[in-house]
Amino acid sequence: MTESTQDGRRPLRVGVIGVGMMGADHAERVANRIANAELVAVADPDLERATALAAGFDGVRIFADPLELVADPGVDAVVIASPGFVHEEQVLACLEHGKFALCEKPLTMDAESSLRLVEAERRGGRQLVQVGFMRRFDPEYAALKAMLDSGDLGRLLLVHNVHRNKTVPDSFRSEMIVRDSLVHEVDVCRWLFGEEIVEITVHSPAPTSNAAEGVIDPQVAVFRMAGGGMATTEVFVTCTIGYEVRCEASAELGNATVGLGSGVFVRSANRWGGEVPDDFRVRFAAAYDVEVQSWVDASRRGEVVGPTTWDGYAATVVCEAGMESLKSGAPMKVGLS
Ligand code: ISE
Repeated sequence: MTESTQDGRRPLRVGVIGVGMMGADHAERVANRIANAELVAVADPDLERATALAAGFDGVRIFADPLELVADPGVDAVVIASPGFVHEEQVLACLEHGKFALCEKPLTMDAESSLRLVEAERRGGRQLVQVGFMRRFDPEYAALKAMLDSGDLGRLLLVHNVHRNKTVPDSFRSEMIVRDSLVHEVDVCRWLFGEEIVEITVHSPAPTSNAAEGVIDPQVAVFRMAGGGMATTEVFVTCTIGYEVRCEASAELGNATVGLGSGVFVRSANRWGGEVPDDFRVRFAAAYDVEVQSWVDASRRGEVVGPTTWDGYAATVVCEAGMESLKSGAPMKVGLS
């Protein structure tokens, strides 16, 4: 955000790879709202898009090749917001150049390549990568986690998630609902329970007429946790009303819910209610701010504090099994290496 930092040290010089919806949001965040960081470069194969974005800020360099951005000595750390199928080479480049990376989910498209990243990072002997599971940084989700960890509600037994998008691009296929959307709840459940998912079933209810031809939407996923707990998730990405993400945790001594959207409550024109945000950039704006600030602070200290490549790998394994279950309707066992 600024060239003067709270501790007198140089700000973290951040490059952003991919300036589509999420990357543009992160670039603006780093440039305007994150302390001790500076947006210095963006990379995107669509140079027009990159140029238009960079024009909004001072002194931001533009790269067509993301690997050149990573290698550039003027870039200290990298936000990877490109599509998942190019994450592997971009994360590997960050590891090779010893640069901290915040990589948007999914870590990669399949378990094998995610595991290659876990191993490459281990071989380098230094943790450098945080995966963008931003729900962990959402103030409500963080409070829920703290409450469960305090033991006040007793042992966690069940989690019920709702994940609804107003709409998605037509290119969004059934498998992407698992890999790009459900993946968040995969991480939430591993994190809240503090356990691995050992079995996943993805059910296919009758699809909405708003779904693109052949797309199974909504889907209902059921996870079995290693300790015997269970979780359900409704993922519905063309629900038309707006963006809604909720999580209810049911424990031995009570339950707790986040995401009820109880912002400003209005009574007007014979109606009562509040607003449903349009998309995740609005719903999770605070979570993204906290996530990126925490990543910047940790990178400047030389640490990684958020979800790791292992978390990214574990989520990819579960989603891969979920995509199989979606095809067959049968439960799939999940095994981590
Ligand atoms: C998108 O890629 C995200 O990560 C959003 O958080 C999620 O809600 C949405 O379903 C995905 O398409």
